[in-house]
Amino acid sequence: MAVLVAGRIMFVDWRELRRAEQAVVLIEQLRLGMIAAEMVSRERGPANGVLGAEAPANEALKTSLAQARDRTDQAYAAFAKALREVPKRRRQQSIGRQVDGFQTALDQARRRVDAVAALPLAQREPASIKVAVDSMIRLVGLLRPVVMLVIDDLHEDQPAMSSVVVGAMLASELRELTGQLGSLLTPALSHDAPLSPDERLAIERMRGRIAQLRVLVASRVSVGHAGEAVRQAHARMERDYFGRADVLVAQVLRSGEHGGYGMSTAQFAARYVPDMNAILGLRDALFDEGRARGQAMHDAQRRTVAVMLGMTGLHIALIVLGLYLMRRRVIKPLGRAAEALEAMRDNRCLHLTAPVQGDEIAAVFDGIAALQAQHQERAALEAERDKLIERLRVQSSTDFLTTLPNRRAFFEAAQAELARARRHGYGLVLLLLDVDHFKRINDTRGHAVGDRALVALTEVLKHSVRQGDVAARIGGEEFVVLLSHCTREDGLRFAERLRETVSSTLVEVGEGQEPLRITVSIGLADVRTHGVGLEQLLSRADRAMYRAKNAGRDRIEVAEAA
Ligand code: GH3
Ligand code: MG
Ligand code: MG
Repeated sequence: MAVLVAGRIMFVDWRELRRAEQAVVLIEQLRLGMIAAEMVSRERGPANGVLGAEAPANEALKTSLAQARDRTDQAYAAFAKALREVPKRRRQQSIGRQVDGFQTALDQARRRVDAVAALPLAQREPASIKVAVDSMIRLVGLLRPVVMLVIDDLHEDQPAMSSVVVGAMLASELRELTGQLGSLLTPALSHDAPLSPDERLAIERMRGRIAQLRVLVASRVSVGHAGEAVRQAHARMERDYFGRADVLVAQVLRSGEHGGYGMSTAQFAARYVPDMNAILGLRDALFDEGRARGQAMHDAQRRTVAVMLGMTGLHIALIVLGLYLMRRRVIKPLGRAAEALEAMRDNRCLHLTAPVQGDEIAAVFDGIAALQAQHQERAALEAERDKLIERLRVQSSTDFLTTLPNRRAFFEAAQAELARARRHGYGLVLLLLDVDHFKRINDTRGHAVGDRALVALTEVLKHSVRQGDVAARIGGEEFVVLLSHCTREDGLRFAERLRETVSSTLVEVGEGQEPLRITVSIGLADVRTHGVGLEQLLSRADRAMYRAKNAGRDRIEVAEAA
């Protein structure tokens, strides 16, 4: 959007700049056009000279004519070149035609002058001289349409400027007419003859046109807010031409009524011609003013475009910077914050580097860091709690001294095994072991030695049972073994082997102390004979074990059938 708006504004300004540039070019074209017209006008001086002189004309006249033609050619070539260089499609064709027409007319007029001048003076007919002179005069008129086309373009581009330029054109025209007025007086002056009524009429007409142009030029000077230089040049023209040269013409006209002007053509020209320069001075001043305005407009427009370009660039740069900062300070950090929160949900911890700026995002990061800390703390606490629970679970089911399952754990494991045996119909044998005369061991060797004896018995038990069997300590010196997938006969054999191993094991009780020997009495019950009730199995085995005690200890008794 910003680029679009800026682009639109830039486009308008750019077009204005192009117009200002175009105006500068057009003014230059006009300048060249006016110079060309001036040169064509000036060429008439030496041309008239040749027409009035005896053939062949002297070298000085010839040279002056050749130089004048050369100046005209150069000025016109420059004008035509400038017209071609910046062609405007709309007027290009028309200008092309005008340019060709002028060139033809120029060549023709010069040929006429040369043809008449080649004749001896006496053979020259006034009519043919007039034709030659008129064809030269007509040339300036032919340039006018081209110049008007250029002025049209200028008016279209820069109406404000065309006013002064038109003033310059009018001044140029005025100079041309004053020149022609001088020419109209020349024949009468040269023969010192009174003016014919036709001549007088032509002269008065010309003076009328000059008066008209004088008013038009004055209006341009006052209307167009002309500068000081223009006003001064105008005043000079009023003083020099209308104050002196025009008065001289009036004087010549008055003396012409009676005949006898009292001055030659050359004397008249010497007084009249220099005062015409003031008109050109005004033309140039007006023209310079137009050019200065065009240039100023162009410079101002260029500054505007430069400022617009700068501001547009700055605007876009600010937007880009804003987006960049937005991305760097908001979007990216928020993305990281989201990742950190997701990681926290998955019990991972993603380290966040807090932004340097103490803004809202930094506050969000602080919050997340606090959450992470709490989360980690809670996770540590939970881990500790789980460990404790596990330890408690193990402790609550394990005997501290022997690390065998305790009574409670044995009951759980045995119930499950009995259920499986019932379901699958396999045999189980339960052995109940009691250390013989254990109290005596404690009494004679000490409690610690008693403990060592219990640990030694545990080692024997652990090594004797198979996987799936359960061995546990269910009382002070009472142990139980539940043999899985076992018949009464196999159980009896196992019990016998166990009893023998225990009684043959020497219990090392420490440096320098006599090793100890213990025996056990075992009661045996099995599920086939006594059913799958654990209490029942235990009490049967217990009774059998007491029978073994009574029978002298270090033996096995099988529980009787119910
Ligand atoms: P009997 O052959 O009839 O079984 O005689 P006994 O001495 O083994 O029988 P009694 O039940 O009278 O004694 C058991 C003793 O076991 C009593 C108690 O001090 C001791 N005792 C129980 N638990 C422990 C223990 O963890 N460590 C030690 N060192 N002694 C224990
Ligand atoms: Mg006992
Ligand atoms: Mg005992």
